[in-house]
Amino acid sequence: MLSTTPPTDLDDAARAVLRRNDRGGFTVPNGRVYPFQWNWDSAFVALGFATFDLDRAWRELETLFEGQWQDGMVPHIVFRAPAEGYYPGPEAWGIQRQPLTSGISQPPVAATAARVLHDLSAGDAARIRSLFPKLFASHRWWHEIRDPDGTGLVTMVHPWESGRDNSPDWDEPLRHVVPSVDVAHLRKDLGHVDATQRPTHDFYNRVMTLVEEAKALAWDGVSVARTLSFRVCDLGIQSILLRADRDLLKLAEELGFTAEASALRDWIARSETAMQRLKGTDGLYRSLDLRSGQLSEAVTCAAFLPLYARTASQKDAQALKEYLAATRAVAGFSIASTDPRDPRFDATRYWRGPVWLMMNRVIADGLSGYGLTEEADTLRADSGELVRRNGFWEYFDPRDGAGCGGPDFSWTAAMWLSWCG
Ligand code: 9YW
Repeated sequence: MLSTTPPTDLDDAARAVLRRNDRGGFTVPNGRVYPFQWNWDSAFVALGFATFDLDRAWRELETLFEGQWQDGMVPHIVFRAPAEGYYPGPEAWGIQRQPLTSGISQPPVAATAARVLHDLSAGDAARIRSLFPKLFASHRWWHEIRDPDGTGLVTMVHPWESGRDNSPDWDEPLRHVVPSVDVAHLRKDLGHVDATQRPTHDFYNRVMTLVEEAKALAWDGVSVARTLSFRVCDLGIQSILLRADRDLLKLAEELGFTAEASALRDWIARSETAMQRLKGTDGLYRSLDLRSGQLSEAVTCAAFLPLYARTASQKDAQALKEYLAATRAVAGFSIASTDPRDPRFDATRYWRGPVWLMMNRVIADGLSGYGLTEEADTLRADSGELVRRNGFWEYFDPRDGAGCGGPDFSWTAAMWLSWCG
């Protein structure tokens, strides 16, 4: 929503964060830790820009899609300009195209963001008309290249694709990736952020082994999807894609893209049916290791995303309401990225415990979609309070709200402007 209230100092500060991280049409998540353009960050950042500069918001999505591959994939990083301070940079991915990119994707939030921008565009459909075919190609990539047998469950081949890099959801599937490289000495993140807040060396060795496997396949999409030694249906990507399919379908219907609308309806129906395979015996959804057929043991913040996808039942929503109350009683601020009662919970280590504001936003959207407005308001209040107390940190310790990771983070500022401020 466009803000109509007078700006407060924090609004000004949030806008200043976005302006500072703006590199000319694209935004870096944080100039020191992440000095390139990231996929789902840009989609969330566009929502922040939309509150004060709609043209700039569209640019964020347009520049992201300049990195799109021929086969439709939107890479997780677009290396638009050389920058120091991040590993793995373009040379580690070995991809020859311009602009330089990584070889994997990230949760497809872009169509949902584009729908918001279009709704704010007062009947001017020029921007969405030119972006629509690219958005559609990216959804087709997920549904066809990353689901080559048409099962309705899409495959992720690398933990970074989930955007929840070191979540306990990936512990078990990553055990089967035999490290063939040692990259500890190449890491640059530990120069910027405390090691206790970052993934381990062992994690980096395994995930860079996956990059080597894909390079050996010359990054061929279907071969990668069928043969990498990490193949998981991430509940996050699956749910975010389903929600984005619904948003793209609305756009297709409005703009008269009839063939695309029909394909989207088929993909939605297929995904809705397949999602049932992700439900555990306790009624909570999980990610599925497609190699072993095992559901993840951990319950993480992704468990709420079937609400955001609008594919959960009212009974599922009640189970999540109870889960939220129980975890809230243990960890002060919601939503901890891993169940704080789980031994794998680690309050400051990235996706193993901390609270992330853009996750809170999509989860709150899901909760309100099921009438759980009190719970949605609680998440919004927690998120606002974290920023008010500590600023625009990358993520926050759920116990005391301390800011972690990098400061002046773009998506946190964008969430403040567009949602919790
Ligand atoms: C990395 C940029 C990205 C986010 C991811 C987050 C982290 C990059 O930063 O990944 O090198 O680990 O996990 O969700 O898009 O903000």
